[in-house]
Amino acid sequence: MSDDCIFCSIVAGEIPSRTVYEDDDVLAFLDANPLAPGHTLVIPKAHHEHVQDMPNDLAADVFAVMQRLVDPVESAAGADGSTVAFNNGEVAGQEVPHTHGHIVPRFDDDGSRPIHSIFG
Ligand code: D5M
Repeated sequence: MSDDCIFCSIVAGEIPSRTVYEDDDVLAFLDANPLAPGHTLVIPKAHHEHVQDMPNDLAADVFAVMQRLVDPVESAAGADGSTVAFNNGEVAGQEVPHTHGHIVPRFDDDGSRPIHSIFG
Protein backbone atom coordinates (compact mmCIF):
# COMPACT_ATOMS: atom_id res chain seq x y z
CA MET A 1 0.00 0.00 0.00
CA SER A 2 1.18 3.47 -0.85
CA ASP A 3 0.24 6.52 1.22
CA ASP A 4 -1.86 9.08 -0.63
CA CYS A 5 -2.89 6.59 -3.32
CA ILE A 6 -6.62 6.73 -3.92
CA PHE A 7 -6.76 3.22 -5.38
CA CYS A 8 -4.80 1.79 -2.42
CA SER A 9 -7.41 3.46 -0.20
CA ILE A 10 -10.14 1.72 -2.20
CA VAL A 11 -8.35 -1.63 -1.79
CA ALA A 12 -8.10 -0.96 1.97
CA GLY A 13 -11.82 -0.15 2.15
CA GLU A 14 -11.13 3.41 3.30
CA ILE A 15 -12.88 4.91 0.26
CA PRO A 16 -16.11 3.39 -1.06
CA SER A 17 -16.29 1.91 -4.51
CA ARG A 18 -18.73 -0.20 -6.46
CA THR A 19 -17.02 -3.56 -6.69
CA VAL A 20 -17.44 -5.53 -9.89
CA TYR A 21 -14.98 -8.33 -9.11
CA GLU A 22 -12.50 -9.18 -6.36
CA ASP A 23 -9.97 -11.88 -5.62
CA ASP A 24 -6.81 -12.01 -3.50
CA ASP A 25 -4.73 -9.99 -5.96
CA VAL A 26 -7.08 -8.10 -8.26
CA LEU A 27 -9.98 -5.69 -7.77
CA ALA A 28 -12.41 -4.33 -10.36
CA PHE A 29 -14.79 -1.47 -9.64
CA LEU A 30 -16.92 1.05 -11.48
CA ASP A 31 -15.17 4.22 -12.61
CA ALA A 32 -16.39 7.25 -10.64
CA ASN A 33 -16.18 9.42 -13.75
CA PRO A 34 -17.42 7.01 -16.41
CA LEU A 35 -16.84 7.56 -20.11
CA ALA A 36 -19.85 5.28 -20.69
CA PRO A 37 -22.29 3.38 -18.45
CA GLY A 38 -20.53 0.37 -16.94
CA HIS A 39 -17.01 1.83 -17.33
CA THR A 40 -14.95 -0.51 -15.16
CA LEU A 41 -11.42 -0.26 -13.79
CA VAL A 42 -9.29 -3.33 -13.05
CA ILE A 43 -6.34 -2.94 -10.69
CA PRO A 44 -3.73 -5.04 -8.93
CA LYS A 45 -4.33 -4.75 -5.18
CA ALA A 46 -0.62 -4.19 -4.67
CA HIS A 47 0.60 -0.72 -5.51
CA HIS A 48 2.46 -0.54 -8.82
CA GLU A 49 2.53 2.72 -10.68
CA HIS A 50 2.98 1.46 -14.22
CA VAL A 51 2.10 -1.65 -16.20
CA GLN A 52 5.75 -2.60 -16.48
CA ASP A 53 6.26 -2.38 -12.71
CA MET A 54 4.01 -5.40 -12.06
CA PRO A 55 5.57 -8.84 -11.72
CA ASN A 56 4.68 -10.93 -14.77
CA ASP A 57 2.32 -13.24 -12.88
CA LEU A 58 0.39 -10.32 -11.43
CA ALA A 59 0.16 -8.63 -14.85
CA ALA A 60 -1.18 -11.92 -16.22
CA ASP A 61 -3.76 -12.06 -13.41
CA VAL A 62 -4.90 -8.49 -14.07
CA PHE A 63 -5.22 -9.14 -17.79
CA ALA A 64 -7.06 -12.42 -17.18
CA VAL A 65 -9.62 -10.59 -15.03
CA MET A 66 -10.04 -7.91 -17.69
CA GLN A 67 -10.56 -10.59 -20.33
CA ARG A 68 -13.08 -12.36 -18.10
CA LEU A 69 -15.04 -9.17 -17.37
CA VAL A 70 -15.39 -7.92 -20.94
CA ASP A 71 -18.45 -9.98 -21.80
CA PRO A 72 -20.37 -9.33 -18.55
CA VAL A 73 -19.54 -5.60 -18.59
CA GLU A 74 -20.62 -5.27 -22.22
CA SER A 75 -23.73 -7.28 -21.52
CA ALA A 76 -24.69 -5.28 -18.42
CA ALA A 77 -24.24 -2.03 -20.34
CA GLY A 78 -26.02 -3.28 -23.45
CA ALA A 79 -22.87 -2.40 -25.38
CA ASP A 80 -21.78 -3.46 -28.84
CA GLY A 81 -18.09 -3.69 -27.96
CA SER A 82 -15.58 -2.08 -25.63
CA THR A 83 -12.34 -0.18 -25.46
CA VAL A 84 -9.90 -2.12 -23.23
CA ALA A 85 -6.88 -0.01 -22.39
CA PHE A 86 -4.26 1.28 -19.96
CA ASN A 87 -3.14 4.88 -19.85
CA ASN A 88 0.48 4.29 -18.87
CA GLY A 89 2.32 7.34 -17.52
CA GLU A 90 1.28 10.94 -17.08
CA VAL A 91 2.07 11.82 -20.69
CA ALA A 92 -0.40 9.12 -21.77
CA GLY A 93 -3.16 10.56 -19.59
CA GLN A 94 -2.64 8.40 -16.48
CA GLU A 95 -4.10 10.49 -13.68
CA VAL A 96 -4.05 7.92 -10.88
CA PRO A 97 -0.52 6.57 -10.30
CA HIS A 98 -1.66 3.04 -9.45
CA THR A 99 -1.83 1.05 -12.66
CA HIS A 100 -5.36 0.30 -13.84
CA GLY A 101 -6.99 -1.13 -16.91
CA HIS A 102 -10.12 0.44 -18.34
CA ILE A 103 -13.05 -1.47 -19.82
CA VAL A 104 -15.17 1.16 -21.53
CA PRO A 105 -18.39 -0.09 -23.11
CA ARG A 106 -18.82 1.13 -26.68
CA PHE A 107 -21.96 1.53 -28.71
CA ASP A 108 -22.65 1.42 -32.43
CA ASP A 109 -23.98 4.96 -32.27
CA ASP A 110 -21.11 6.47 -30.24
CA GLY A 111 -19.27 7.46 -33.39
CA SER A 112 -16.74 4.58 -33.48
CA ARG A 113 -14.24 6.98 -32.04
CA PRO A 114 -10.68 5.74 -31.71
CA ILE A 115 -9.12 5.39 -28.28
CA HIS A 116 -7.25 8.71 -28.34
CA SER A 117 -10.46 10.64 -28.72
CA ILE A 118 -12.38 8.95 -25.91
CA PHE A 119 -9.50 9.27 -23.45
CA GLY A 120 -9.21 12.97 -24.37
O1 D5M B 1 -8.00 7.07 -15.17
C1 D5M B 1 -8.29 7.31 -13.82
C2 D5M B 1 -9.73 6.98 -13.65
O2 D5M B 1 -9.97 6.79 -12.27
C3 D5M B 1 -10.69 8.07 -14.11
O3 D5M B 1 -11.50 7.57 -15.17
C4 D5M B 1 -11.53 8.39 -12.88
C5 D5M B 1 -11.27 7.21 -11.99
N1 D5M B 1 -11.35 7.46 -10.56
C6 D5M B 1 -10.68 8.41 -9.85
N2 D5M B 1 -11.00 8.31 -8.55
C7 D5M B 1 -11.87 7.28 -8.43
C8 D5M B 1 -12.57 6.69 -7.34
N3 D5M B 1 -12.44 7.11 -6.08
N4 D5M B 1 -13.41 5.65 -7.60
C9 D5M B 1 -13.57 5.20 -8.87
N5 D5M B 1 -12.93 5.72 -9.94
C10 D5M B 1 -12.10 6.75 -9.72
P1 D5M B 1 -6.60 7.46 -15.82
O4 D5M B 1 -6.32 6.34 -16.79
O5 D5M B 1 -5.59 7.53 -14.69
O6 D5M B 1 -6.83 8.77 -16.48
